[in-house]
Amino acid sequence: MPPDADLANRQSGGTTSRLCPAGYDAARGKWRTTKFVVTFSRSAVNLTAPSSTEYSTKMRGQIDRATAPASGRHSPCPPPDLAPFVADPGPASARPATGTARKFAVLFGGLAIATFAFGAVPHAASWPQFRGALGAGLAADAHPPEKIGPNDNVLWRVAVPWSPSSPCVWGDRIFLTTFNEGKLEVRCHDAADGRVRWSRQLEPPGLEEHHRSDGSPAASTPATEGRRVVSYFGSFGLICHDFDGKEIWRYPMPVAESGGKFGTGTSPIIVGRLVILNRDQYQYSSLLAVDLATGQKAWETPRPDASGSFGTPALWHNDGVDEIVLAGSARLKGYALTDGTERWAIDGITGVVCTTPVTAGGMLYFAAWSPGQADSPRQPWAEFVKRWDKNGDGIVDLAEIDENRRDYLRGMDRNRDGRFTEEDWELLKKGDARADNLLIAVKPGGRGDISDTHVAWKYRRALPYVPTPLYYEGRLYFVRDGGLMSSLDPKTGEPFYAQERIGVNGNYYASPVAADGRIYVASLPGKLSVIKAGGSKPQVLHTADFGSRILATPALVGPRVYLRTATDLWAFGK
Ligand SMILES: [Ca+2]
Ligand SMILES: [Ca+2]
Repeated sequence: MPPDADLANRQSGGTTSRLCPAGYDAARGKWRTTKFVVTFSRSAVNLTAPSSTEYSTKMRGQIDRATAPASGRHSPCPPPDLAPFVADPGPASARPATGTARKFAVLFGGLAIATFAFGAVPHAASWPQFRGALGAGLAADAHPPEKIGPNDNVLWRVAVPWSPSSPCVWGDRIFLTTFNEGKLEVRCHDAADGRVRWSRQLEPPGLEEHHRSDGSPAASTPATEGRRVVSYFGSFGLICHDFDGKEIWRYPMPVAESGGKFGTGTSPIIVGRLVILNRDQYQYSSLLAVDLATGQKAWETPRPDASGSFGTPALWHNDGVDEIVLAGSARLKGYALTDGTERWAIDGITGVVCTTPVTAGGMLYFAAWSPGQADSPRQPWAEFVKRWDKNGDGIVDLAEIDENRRDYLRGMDRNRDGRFTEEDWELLKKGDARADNLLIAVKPGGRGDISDTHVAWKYRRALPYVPTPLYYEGRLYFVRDGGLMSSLDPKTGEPFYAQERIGVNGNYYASPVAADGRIYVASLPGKLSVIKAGGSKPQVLHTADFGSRILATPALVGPRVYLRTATDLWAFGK
């Protein structure tokens, strides 16, 4: 028995160690060398203990090439989990698992811990984009644990460089974007144990301006259709990799100038053969469609009246027509999926949009809040200049604003001349006058300006700023900063309950998601609440404090929850 296998056995409590060909030569379709296999029993390693981190690091090198038998003591080894990029529309990771063989396959190139200690990885399950399939925030067949927290149902935890983008999951792969040591990065983690399967770095010519604590040059969640993963960075453009990290195409773009200089927030989505991207900026805004296979532009529709939005576009099957719906700068618009033609618009919605439209039951729902309306009036220019103009020249330069307020306030420089004058306030006032903070329900079938014809109802209380609302089991849910939750009847807009406290204060960036009768809601300061769906008020089933900020929306996949905090990627399950 090789000494490293022995070590693995002793440390894991595992029982089996055997020789097996390891090191798969993909080019020749053959195995190269002979090595060993380690299996682990359920009593394996406490993955939350510090010692297990040390153990993992050690083992990563030692059983780096470990593979396993298909089944039976002398059967041949399975191919490694290469997930070849093929024309077959069936997702590679979703192909039927061959029992033990499939379980073993995830061992290739790394640790064997989670597979055996905690059961099989949910191969076919996915959470393929921001807020999961169709951006709905739902996983119909998922049964994630009710109690998740630093000490509850932890499968594994790995450190990841800070960025607010959310996990995108397909089978045993978890895709993330991040900003790592000055470089943009796309990475693939293994769902079995969290280890990095591959990472690909990009050095853009320049970085987009971004909020230093709440923004990042890697804020966009990747999207996958099961064979390719598409990532977007405002500083770079779109890039597409196969499941092994091989670049398929790139679509470079000029560095984005985001609204408020907060940094890009939107995520790409994949609809059929198209990658759809909200490219709203301070100027030259557009909605862009790129061919998923080739990376060639399919269409691009200018959005001259949009000056920077953060929401992800949504697909709406509107009265028989596939549309892409996007909100920004006080307008909600529907575009034909086939060629990007604008089909309808609703005027007078929220000014600065961070949320994503939601579709259900043939209807479209949109809710967002931004400052500048009655419930949050802007500070008048006279007060602003009095507060910040330190040298008394009647102008506020960025340097005159306290460092810790600078990133929040610099978006008020509407004409982008690098300083604050009354002209900026006039421009803000104009924008605010067009906008209204609303939740609206949109009826299908409209063309042209449907502001007065196709809005079924409006609602104005306790609207969400960053988190997208959720439609779940015949109800709308949304969460406002301060931990105020509401639930409405989607047919009428009548509340089942309104702005009820869920007991966790602070701002909310992550969008609520739901499965198995429960809603998972994470606060920016790092507390996760699990709420029972339905009822006449939110019933809190569980709350956990991660002690690390949460901006990313959790991914619900099969029996698991994947959660990214400011410091770690966590997997929970039973
Ligand atoms: Ca001044
Ligand atoms: Ca200015």
